[in-house]
Amino acid sequence: MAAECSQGTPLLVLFFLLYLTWSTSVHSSSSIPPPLPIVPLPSAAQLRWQLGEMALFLHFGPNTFTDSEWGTGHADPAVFSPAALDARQWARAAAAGGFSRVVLTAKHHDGFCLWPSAYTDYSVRSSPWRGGRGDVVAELASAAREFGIGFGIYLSPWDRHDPSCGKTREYNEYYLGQMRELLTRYGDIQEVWLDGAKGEGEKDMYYLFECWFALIHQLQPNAVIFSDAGPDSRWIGDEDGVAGSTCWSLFNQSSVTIGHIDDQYSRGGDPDGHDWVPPECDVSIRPGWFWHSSEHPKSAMTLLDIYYKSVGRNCLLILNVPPNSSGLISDEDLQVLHDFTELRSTIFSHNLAQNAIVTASTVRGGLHDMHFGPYNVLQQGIYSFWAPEEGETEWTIFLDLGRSISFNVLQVQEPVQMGQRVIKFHVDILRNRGWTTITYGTTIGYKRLLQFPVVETQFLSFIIDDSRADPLISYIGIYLDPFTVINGLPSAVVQSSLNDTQTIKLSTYNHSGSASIATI
Ligand code: FUL
Repeated sequence: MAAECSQGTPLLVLFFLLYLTWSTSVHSSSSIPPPLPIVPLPSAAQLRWQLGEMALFLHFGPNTFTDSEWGTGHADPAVFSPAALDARQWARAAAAGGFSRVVLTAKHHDGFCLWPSAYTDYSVRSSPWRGGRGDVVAELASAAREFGIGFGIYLSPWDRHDPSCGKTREYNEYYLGQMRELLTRYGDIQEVWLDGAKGEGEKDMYYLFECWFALIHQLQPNAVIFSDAGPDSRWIGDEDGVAGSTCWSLFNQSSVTIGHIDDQYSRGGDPDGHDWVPPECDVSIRPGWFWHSSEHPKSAMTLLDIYYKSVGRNCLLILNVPPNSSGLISDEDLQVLHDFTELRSTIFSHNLAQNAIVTASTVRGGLHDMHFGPYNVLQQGIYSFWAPEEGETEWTIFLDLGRSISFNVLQVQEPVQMGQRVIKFHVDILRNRGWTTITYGTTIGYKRLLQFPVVETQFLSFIIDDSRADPLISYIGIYLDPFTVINGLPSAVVQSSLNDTQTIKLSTYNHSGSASIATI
């Protein structure tokens, strides 16, 4: 047994790390298995989708040339004439910007098809572009493959052109026929995006969603279907790219109908939900979804704020960057994407807690089993995680950063393949002889980013206050965002003084694999 005293807090706090080192001979030869997952659970496709974090949406079509958002469906196909369309430029920008996939409006509400569908003449085939022999879907699918990103399609249910729209049987046949074309001609489709938008006073009809979803899953088992109600990913309920600060992937699909959502329910999800339907936040880089010469992109700082409020709240961010009437993403949008990437990389490329000594209230399997030790929280990703002993009611992960460090962002992740668990947590730092709560939150999920004013400390406690099951934590990172200013600690700041008799006991392994207990 060895004892070590932490550096840097003279006479303020008594901090002992007691290393309990076992020889290999006393190690148990068998390991404790992972804890039970808690339902509902994500599918493989949903996990891949979530790990992708960001998608690039591309709204493009006759609207791009007619300065409209919701085309009437009567624009002459001759307007579709991009002189320099380069889908490789779109895919290159997406890959360089860290977007895991591109999603194209194969057909928007105007009914114009960006591929030569056999079921209508209202498509690229009737346009002058590439002499009527072009196929935007094919060009983007191939570019996405070349740049190593996924490909998805948006096929609008509402169709203002096709005469069958409004007639349930005919239109569902038409829609399914087009969906089949898209899902069988272009290789791997990772996402199918559809919405419930429809103009006031438009004909009512019944969409056979169950048949649509079955066809998509039959033809593209790896595709995630997005709609207001899932089945695989749900609309967050606004077009600002902003999720609720409480955000469950749990949801009851039966509580929502496509086209009629309850904003609050969609935003926050449902801790008692029976279905795993994680949210997707859609927002456009410009005011409109389509390109308009009079509009300009948002700033990179605005996108960073959206990133914190979407990816940082357990969602996938789908950012629309509409190509212009030449068929290219405009330089000013490319510049913003580049700056947004730079901002994220400046902030997030180095976890300031990387060299911390990490201890925890308890460890699953006890001190002799490394599999679920607290050092796992310093490894990127969700597949290694800290787990406490079963049945505890207090859970703490304690980080000794080794020296005083300034930061204003905390990243925390749950291994969502095991279900979403944490209901409530807070973070304390040791400062001026006492613990101060710097941030708290409800729900973590795949990734939670919390911002607060810059704080400086050597010691940090991550405390889980409530959880649906034994909490599991796969990552904790602290970062300094030099660009964003946050004023004021949370209103419910708790400041408590440490007296000499107060102790917190935590146990873990150190970097070299020796077991340790920390007593503060
Ligand atoms: C909405 C549509 O009405 C908008 O035009 C846009 O496509 C947006 C992403 O979804 O439902």
